[in-house]
Amino acid sequence: MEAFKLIIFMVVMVTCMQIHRTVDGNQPEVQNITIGVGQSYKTIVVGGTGGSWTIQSDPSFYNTWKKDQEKLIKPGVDYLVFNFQNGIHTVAEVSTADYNSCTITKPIKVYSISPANIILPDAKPHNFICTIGDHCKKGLKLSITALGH
Ligand SMILES: [Cu+2]
Repeated sequence: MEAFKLIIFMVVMVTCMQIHRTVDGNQPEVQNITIGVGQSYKTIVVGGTGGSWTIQSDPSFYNTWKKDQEKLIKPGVDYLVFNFQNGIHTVAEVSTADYNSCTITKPIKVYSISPANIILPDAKPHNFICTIGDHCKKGLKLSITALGH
């Protein structure tokens, strides 16, 4: 009976892992979109090419990823693209204090439908966490500043 329970547990685990797989594996990390003469904006997929907003084995994954990206992101112009499984994760902007403590009860704004396309309006740090369960404490969090010009 114990062995049977273990098998059921493993089947559930594998199914969950498959649900967590990348939403769109082919989406390039950075895309330039021209909207008029001399006017364009970029989309930047959080987590890199085919990236998705999900729990990673490295809890500092997103804050390591951002280091090469921040200088590319123009405030008020470019979009961060968060791909995630609806109902399993959210993207919520929170205060710095709530970001540091992973407080999920006082978000500034919550995005529940993937993809969340978010413009950083200014060159200040913006803090994003998942508000589901303990995902933030497991590293599903990103503090990012748009430093491009
Ligand atoms: Cu989550």
